Amino acid sequence: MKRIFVALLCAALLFSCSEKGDTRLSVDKKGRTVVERYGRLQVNGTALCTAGGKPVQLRGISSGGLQRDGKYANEDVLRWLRDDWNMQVWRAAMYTLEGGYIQRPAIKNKVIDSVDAAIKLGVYVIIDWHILSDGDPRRYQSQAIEFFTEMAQKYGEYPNVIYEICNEPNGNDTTWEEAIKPYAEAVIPVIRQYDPDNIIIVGTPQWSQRVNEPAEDPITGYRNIMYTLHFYAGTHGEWLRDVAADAIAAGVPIFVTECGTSEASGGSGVYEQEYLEWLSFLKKNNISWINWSLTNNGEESGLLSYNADREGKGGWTEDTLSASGKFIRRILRNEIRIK
Ligand code: IDC
Repeated sequence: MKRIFVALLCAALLFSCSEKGDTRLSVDKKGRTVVERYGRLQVNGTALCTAGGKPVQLRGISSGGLQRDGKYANEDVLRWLRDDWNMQVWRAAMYTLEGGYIQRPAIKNKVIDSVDAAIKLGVYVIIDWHILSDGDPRRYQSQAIEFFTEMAQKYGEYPNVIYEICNEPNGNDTTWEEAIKPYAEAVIPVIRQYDPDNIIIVGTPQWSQRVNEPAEDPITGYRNIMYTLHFYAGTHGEWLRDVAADAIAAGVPIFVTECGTSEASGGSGVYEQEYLEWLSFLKKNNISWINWSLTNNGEESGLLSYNADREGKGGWTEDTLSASGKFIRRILRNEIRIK
């Protein structure tokens, strides 16, 4: 009798633990997607929260540059990532230069494909205006305004959508006060005209590392604004976590929209131990993160083996995944425990 009671108690405990684990699932046991469960996200203090006000951590995958890796921005691949990789959020990285939108505006269609698929699949999706070599976001501000107007008009009503308005501002003159904040203050109201509440993420100085700078001079007057921090495990360590910790303490809501297992070049990796240290920090602080990137270009940060899945079909086997791909998949599937 006593034994049966103990067994029942253990089963009940196990059950309640696994129920808790459901918050980390792209689709739960009842078949509800993450967007169905969390709804329209909001920011409370420094925390990203569900529509009901519960703090959450989203984890997901970034496309590589859509000008090269746009073949993966489709429903089959996103469904595979959702169901096999347990991905909750997809980032559509639309470069401005490097063969991106400014040079080939049709790349926008890959963002549209991404968002349409994400809505269908019930995952969150980040629309990333991926500035990089153009350094100062004001350089293509009018194009950004035009682009985000269209996106907010088209998708503002869907809770799936998150806007990232400038990937990585960089350059000595691209300061928070003079360049990034004024840019954000020009783009945010345009989005807000059509989309009153979905999350808007703002880049920070020096390739989105100086996340502490908005602390002294935050963007005010709008709800649901977050700031991005990017790291590469082979390049950025404790010192950048300290910057992030200071920023959090000062009230800055952070979303890590890009982080790689390699060095900042995208190559030389995989720094598993260093990446896991970062993930512990992010878990403790309930900060969402997205891995860079879904590419088969042969870089160590890329998730696929060199030249694998050239058509963009998904359904990958172990040998079509790179070392980083295998590692990130296990993390997202909760097969590697983050301390
Ligand atoms: C890199 C890609 C690489 C490409 C390069 C320039 O991995 O294939 O040639 O961009 O287009 C970032 C950027 C991200 C970089 C990545 C790795 O946001 O665009 O991608 N990185 O270098 N910041 C830090 C690292």
